[in-house]
Amino acid sequence: MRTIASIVLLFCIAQPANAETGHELWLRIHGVDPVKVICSGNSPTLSIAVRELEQGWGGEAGASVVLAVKPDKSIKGDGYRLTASGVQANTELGILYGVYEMLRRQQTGQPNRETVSNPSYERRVLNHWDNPDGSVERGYAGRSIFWRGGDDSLVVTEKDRALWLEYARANASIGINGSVLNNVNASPQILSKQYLARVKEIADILRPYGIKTYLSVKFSSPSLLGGLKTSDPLDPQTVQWWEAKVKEIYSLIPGFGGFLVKANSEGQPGPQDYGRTHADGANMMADALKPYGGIVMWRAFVYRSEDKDRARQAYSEFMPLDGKFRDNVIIQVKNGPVDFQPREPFSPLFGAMKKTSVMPELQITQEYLGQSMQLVFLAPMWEECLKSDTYQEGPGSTVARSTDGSLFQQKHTAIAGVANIGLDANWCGHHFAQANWYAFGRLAWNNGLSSEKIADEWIRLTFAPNEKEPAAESKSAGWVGSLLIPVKEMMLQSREAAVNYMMPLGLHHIFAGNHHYGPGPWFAPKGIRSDWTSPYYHQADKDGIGFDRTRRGSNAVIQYHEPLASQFNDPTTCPEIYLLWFHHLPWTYKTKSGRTLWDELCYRYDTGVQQVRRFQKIWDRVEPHVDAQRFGEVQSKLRRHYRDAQIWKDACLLYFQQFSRLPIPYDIERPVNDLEDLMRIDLKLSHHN
Ligand code: GCW
Repeated sequence: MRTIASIVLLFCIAQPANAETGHELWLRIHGVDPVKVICSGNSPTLSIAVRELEQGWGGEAGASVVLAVKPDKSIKGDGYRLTASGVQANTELGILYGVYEMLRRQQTGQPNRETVSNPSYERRVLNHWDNPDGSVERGYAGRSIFWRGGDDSLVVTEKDRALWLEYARANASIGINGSVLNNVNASPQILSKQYLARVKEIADILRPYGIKTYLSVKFSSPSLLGGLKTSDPLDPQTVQWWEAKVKEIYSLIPGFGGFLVKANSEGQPGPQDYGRTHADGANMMADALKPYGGIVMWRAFVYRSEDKDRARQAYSEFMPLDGKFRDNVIIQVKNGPVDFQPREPFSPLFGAMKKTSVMPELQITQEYLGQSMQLVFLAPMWEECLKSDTYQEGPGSTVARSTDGSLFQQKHTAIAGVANIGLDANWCGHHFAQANWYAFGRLAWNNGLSSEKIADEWIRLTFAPNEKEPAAESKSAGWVGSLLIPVKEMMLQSREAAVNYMMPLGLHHIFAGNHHYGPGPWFAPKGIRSDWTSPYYHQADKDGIGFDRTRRGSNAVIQYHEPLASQFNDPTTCPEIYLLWFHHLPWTYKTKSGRTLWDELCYRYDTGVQQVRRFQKIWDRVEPHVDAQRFGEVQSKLRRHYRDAQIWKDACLLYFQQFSRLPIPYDIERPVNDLEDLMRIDLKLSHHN
């Protein structure tokens, strides 16, 4: 006995922690216990459900599980009921989602209580900003998993198929049921016969996993691809062209989801080019899709350089159109009124458009939040937005409720996330960026979930020692206290840390030009439109800093329902996290802490840097509990993260100090870099992507 024990012990010590590439995502735990699955039907989706149970069972060995497609009024859409004996649902997909939840509970140590779970949104969609040549706009995890350039660009290989299958499974496991396969800055090529053939291949693989395929389309496709003289949405030939194209798509791709459109935005063509409105354009496409059950997701991301406040524009342009859209059009609105900044108040369109379906668009890819270099868990940011009260139908009219159908009668409900997925072995570039993909899926399913719960689940699934492995015992000793708790704390603080070292107190869009990774509060090349420069947003001068959006300024506050409009309008009642979003204030303005605005800024920037330093320490201590590969990769990213947080602090403080002319408080670490150097180097140059 003792010999066996010591051999086992020796084995455990001698065995280096297995290397993990991260490719398995949150699906790395495989069960080995037998299970008997009794399933009432037979279909591709149900077979997947059965197989998942057989390969992942971590419950009582030899148990029987019943999967029953059986109508039940308390179950909605593809929701499910978990019972003592198995899963019940109205649809096959509901069964599959129930199975994934059952396994997740086993793997995360949650009891399998009887529950009904219904999705918050009917459509839970990833938006891929992938281009036909294989590049990914704002992608930081390698090239596209769907497209590649070159001679064989449209050949579908076994490797492609295998990857798409893994992608489908990962999405289904967290409830995502739609993918837009190409960039909103769309190439007309995507609707050509050759490209549609590839789209069909992808759609065939995604379908059994319940994932509908959508495409982004360029509004002028009838002219660019079809050779028509115009793409005017009211022109009968244009209408016919779209009808024929939609028919062609559905003949290839049954259950096709519909179109996503970026129109009259950042140079993209749109109905306004022909003197028509967004509603004219969206409705024309919606009518073509209607007979097949397709929808149009029409983006509200619009702004013009002539307007003096970018934050007001989506609302000004779309509110007059409320009620003018078909019921299969959903207006897709970014969470904030400007552009996926580290922190923005919610977009005032939420709750305000009462006669139109509105869906939130979140950005999973970290364009403005450290890309794949920095560890930033985004669930707290999304939770903050979804829980924001719009007051549009009285207190409690949160963004979540104003978009999920509980406040307004919407024919369709949806939520979108801009994907952070690429060909990198770990899919997302940074191991912790996987948590953002995961969080998007979980929140799209249940928009009331807390960030804490999501982080807890994800860490367990991603880092827990697999209890079925021989070396598990030693690895799992103290795992909760040594890894789960500190890593969770780190994740939950990481977004606030990023806000602190990048843009505290409501500052926004002071990035280096174009790539949006490092600081560039000075960014204002000659001749560029002013709303693409940083000074437009921070407005720093010798008197103070911040964008005046009060009644005396751009009056963007008026777009919010009372009591918010008045609250935001007054610096003493405006939440401090949005202070400089709404106000231009003197450097010596007294903040809530009692410090002057300048001192408070210094303090926040410094706090952000210290938080990242702490993350490094937390991570260093988890080494015994994580495989060597992932440990090392995260550790090295954190080193870079810390360095760049320091650069953010130094750049912003030294730059703004030119205006404030005030000293950095003595109890705060001095900047370690020089402003001239920081303005010369472009952080992106040393970026690995
Ligand atoms: O945030 C900006 C990005 C663009 C993007 C645009 C949009 C796809 O910098 O890269 O284009 O938003 O959302 O349309």
